[in-house]
Amino acid sequence: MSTTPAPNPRRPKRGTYRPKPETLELLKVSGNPINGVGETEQRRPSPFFWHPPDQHPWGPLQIVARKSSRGCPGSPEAFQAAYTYPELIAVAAERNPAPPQQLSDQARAFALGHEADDFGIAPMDPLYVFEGYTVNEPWIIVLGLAHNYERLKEVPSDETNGIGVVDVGDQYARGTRSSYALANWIRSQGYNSNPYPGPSAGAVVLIPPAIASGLGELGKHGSLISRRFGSGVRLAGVTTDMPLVATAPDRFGADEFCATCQVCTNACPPGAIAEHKQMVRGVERWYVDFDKCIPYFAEAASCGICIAECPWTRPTVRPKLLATMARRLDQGESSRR
Ligand code: B12
Ligand code: SF4
Ligand code: SF4
Repeated sequence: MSTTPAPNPRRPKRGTYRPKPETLELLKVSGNPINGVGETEQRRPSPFFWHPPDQHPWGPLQIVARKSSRGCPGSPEAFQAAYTYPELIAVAAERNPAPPQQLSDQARAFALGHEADDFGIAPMDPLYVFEGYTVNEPWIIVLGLAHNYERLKEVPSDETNGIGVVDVGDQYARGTRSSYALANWIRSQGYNSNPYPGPSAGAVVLIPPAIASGLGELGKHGSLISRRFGSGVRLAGVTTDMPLVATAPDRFGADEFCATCQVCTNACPPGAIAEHKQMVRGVERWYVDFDKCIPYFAEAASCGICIAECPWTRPTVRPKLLATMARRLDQGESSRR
């Protein structure tokens, strides 16, 4: 009996996808210059997709994207939960005087006990804040919310099958609840704190602080790869002035692995994932072509094929990749000694 899984009927055959003319009509301007492709100076990111529609050129395209996602069974309820923001409490008058390491440990324990699956702390950097926004707190905590791989691998969704996009909505909802709960716990300890969950973009670009705080590495598909969850992880931020201790970055070989892997580049229906790193806002890194990604993303209920197909996301494959890459990094280290 063959063990090869049946092809996903919702994914276009390789090389056959063509955007609808009415979708292309809404693209209007290229997103790549706005993202700073080719720019050699570091700068803050510009407000982009999923910001309020008066802050970028793709408001009508956002409506198309939202409509195709919400047309899938179960999706409206899942995203309604993600957009249900709890009240933020007032900051308590008295401060918890514990030292930073103890406060960091308490915050971690609280977050992991309130739906977060991963936790990292980074000093706030102005480069994490979108142009036009202000964040005053000196620390950012990044929470990881793991996808359910069995559900995520069903993407893309459509009106016949909403399993994949419902998992996306469910993880956003966990991110909303856990980031608000943590911000309220910090406020109860006498420190200011603000939550930045999805699905909206908010003030902070979340992947750079997630990398800085040890949640993972940037993959060729433009998303973070975690050693614990692969690419199947969503992020939420919590900023604060509570004195904390930063957690260290985690390098386990994802960047090196991406250099020769082509799974996401081949799986992406519009061919949006570039083979080589590019200079973007002063940093040489992986970059996904927004203009190619967005039409398929908007038509196909937020797509997500790249994170589902990444080998690091598959629970049975991840441990083997970790072991292989640990050996490879180790050999590289010893040859340099
Ligand atoms: C706007 C947005 C999109 C847009 C545009 C993305 C783009 N790159 O142009 C669209 C709608 C296309 C999109 C698609 C997807 N997105 Co999106 N998106 C966002 C959002 C709201 C803002 C990011 C943004 O403004 N990007 C525009 C500029 C800044 O992009 P960029 O310069 O190429 O930088 C990207 C990365 O390189 C990294 N980054 C930014 N600065 C720097 C600096 C350094 C030094 C490094 C190393 C990396 C880095 O973050 C950016 C992520 O887009 C974030 C949430 C958030 N607040 O951060 C989620 C987010 C990045 N998306 C996410 C995901 C998973 C997806 C999808 C897989 C869809 C899905 N169904 O889940 C696809 C992936 C395709 C892709 N192109 O990346 C997750 C990623 C989780 C993870 N594991 O990393 C996030 C963090 C949402 C969340 N809260 O979890 N997305
Ligand atoms: S989300 Fe964008 S980059 Fe990822 S597979 Fe879909 S179209 Fe390609
Ligand atoms: S599919 Fe391969 S190339 Fe793409 S992000 Fe995952 S490991 Fe990197």
